[in-house]
Amino acid sequence: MSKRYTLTAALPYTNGPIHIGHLAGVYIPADIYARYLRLKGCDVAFICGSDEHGVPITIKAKNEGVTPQDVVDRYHKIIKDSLKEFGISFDNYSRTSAEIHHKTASDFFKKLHKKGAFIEEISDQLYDAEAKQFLADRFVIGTCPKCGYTESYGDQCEACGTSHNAVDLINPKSAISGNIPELKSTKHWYLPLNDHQEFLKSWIELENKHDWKPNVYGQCMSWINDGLRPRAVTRDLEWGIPVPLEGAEGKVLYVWFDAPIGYISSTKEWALSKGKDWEPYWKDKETTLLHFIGKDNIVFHCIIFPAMLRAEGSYILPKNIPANEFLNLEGQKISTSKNWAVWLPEYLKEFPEQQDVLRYVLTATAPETKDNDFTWKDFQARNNNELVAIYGNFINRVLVLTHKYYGGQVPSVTALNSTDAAIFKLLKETPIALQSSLERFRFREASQLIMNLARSGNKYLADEEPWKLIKTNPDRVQTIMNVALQLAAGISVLSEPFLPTTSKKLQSMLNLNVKPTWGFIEKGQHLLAPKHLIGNVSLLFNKIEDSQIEIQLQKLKLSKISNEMETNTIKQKPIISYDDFSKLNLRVGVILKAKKLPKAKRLLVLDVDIGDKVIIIVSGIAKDYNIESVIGQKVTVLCNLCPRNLRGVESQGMILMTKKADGSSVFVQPDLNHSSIPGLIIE
Ligand code: B3M
Ligand code: ZN
Repeated sequence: MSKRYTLTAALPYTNGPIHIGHLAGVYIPADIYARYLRLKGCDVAFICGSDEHGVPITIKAKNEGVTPQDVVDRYHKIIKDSLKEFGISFDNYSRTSAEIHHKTASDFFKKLHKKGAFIEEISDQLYDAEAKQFLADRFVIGTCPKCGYTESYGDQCEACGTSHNAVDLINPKSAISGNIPELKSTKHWYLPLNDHQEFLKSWIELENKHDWKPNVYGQCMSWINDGLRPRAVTRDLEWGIPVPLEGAEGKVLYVWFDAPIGYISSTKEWALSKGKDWEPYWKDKETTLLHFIGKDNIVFHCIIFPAMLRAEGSYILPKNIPANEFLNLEGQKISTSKNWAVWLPEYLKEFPEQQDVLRYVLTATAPETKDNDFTWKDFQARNNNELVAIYGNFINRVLVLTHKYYGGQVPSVTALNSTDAAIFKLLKETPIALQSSLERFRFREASQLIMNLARSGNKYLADEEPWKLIKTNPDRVQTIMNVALQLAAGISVLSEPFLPTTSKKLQSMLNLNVKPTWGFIEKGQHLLAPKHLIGNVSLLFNKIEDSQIEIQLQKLKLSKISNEMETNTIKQKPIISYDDFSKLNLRVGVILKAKKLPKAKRLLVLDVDIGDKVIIIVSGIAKDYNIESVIGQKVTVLCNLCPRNLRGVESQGMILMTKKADGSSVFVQPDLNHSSIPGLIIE
């Protein structure tokens, strides 16, 4: 029996499209691993689906004035289609709004309830009286009790990764209204993680022996050492899977309770469609279960879900959770709301047929042990200098020469020398090295082993110079070309997990009809028999031009500008009364004098004529205006602002400013041109 694997990739939230951070962190490594195992002949279930519950989806729906179902329908399709087009080879991609999932998650909850695995508790929870809504998860923001980050969510702090209960937040604020929440009592079901603490500790310590990533192990141990506490697994919300108990109306399962069960329901859906039994993939001790996730999901996959599985009793636990760190983009954190991302659907449109380029770049720079940065310049360089100049160049030379010298027929070996043997040895040994890297989830290292094969091929041709020998020693050239062709064929097999589209194209150019396996190469078997006729040749990779990169950088620049404009223009402030407004004494002023303030680079001290007097205003405009250019300017002045001492000078008012598209500050200036200007009232 071939070895059985269940691989899961984190279920993406359906509140936005997939971006390069998701690809590099989760989907590409998981897909490489799945393809690798399949090539080795393993029995693989590679499982994913859309995570359609949770607060971010309800917030998005509210903002757009549509239903949560509308939001998830839209993004489920976008995500599913783009991952498919990108070549992620899920065996099944389901969704948590599917009936099979609702039933699986409800049954799971009921079983735990029946076994007495929950604590039922009525307690005070945060409540927004204006929005008539309990505040949990992303409905509430406050200071993280662990690291002090002031924007932590109710269930998890994005800065330190800690997962907590909403009532633990310091200075909580409703994300809906901005109000300070009150406390209101409500009943919930809790999973007493503390009861599983000792078990989890010894399980993690045992499995850690199989090379868990230090960041994953470290995070787990830090939570365990802090002491685990009961976690609510239900919420007072409308959107989600209803709690399947009497007296629980208006309550749903916590999204992080139902989402990991989504892996199980997606496996069931797949097995059903294939006429298979799903249970061995989740219950047979011989099955290896692996969860591919990003680092913000570690606690849910290493502590909470294993505790749930253990409480249920009939499931296996994961062998490893190869979580990646984060990918930044051009030096900044990727952000959906700030549109600071490379979106997969856009990439697929703008770089058609170039899935493998992004796949390769994101693998070669994957954030495996620390956060890493994606830059468009690096993307271009890796394509042009590695994929085109090394991989593509080697393949092209070999195939073009085979057509030129032998009409496309594979020549026979005449005699092998030690250089030829070294190439065969390298090819035979590469699967062992690849296996060692892949099984330790070192995908970057593995991708370079593939590139190294092509690099060695180029060197071999450059050293042997078949183009020179063809006239003087055609026998020798036959051997050289045979060796180079066997290497090209080997590369086509071993690069399949990394560059699946390229591998397919190359195998069709080589006219390899039977799909060769990993084992073939491991045994050192030659894939191309003498006289085998290869197919037509075309380029595997194309150069990416500066102009293409410029377009991408320009797009990011626009995002940056519009973010800055947005933060400057659309700051929501509470409504004020007319009386409040009428208290403002706004006048047109004229700047008479200006001087710098020593040791305060940003500040200018201005004498401003406001009609009945001249006042002093200290203004932070030195970055945008020099002294000469401000004299004589007509500006808008708030004249009755309480005086403030700024660096030893009393500032007696304020000049109104706004921002230009490039982010620099400018005066808000009245378009006036008559004599009685200073002192004109603005109302
Ligand atoms: N939906 C969270 C995320 O995208 C999430 C993963 C669920 S896996 C069960 O970060
Ligand atoms: Zn924190």
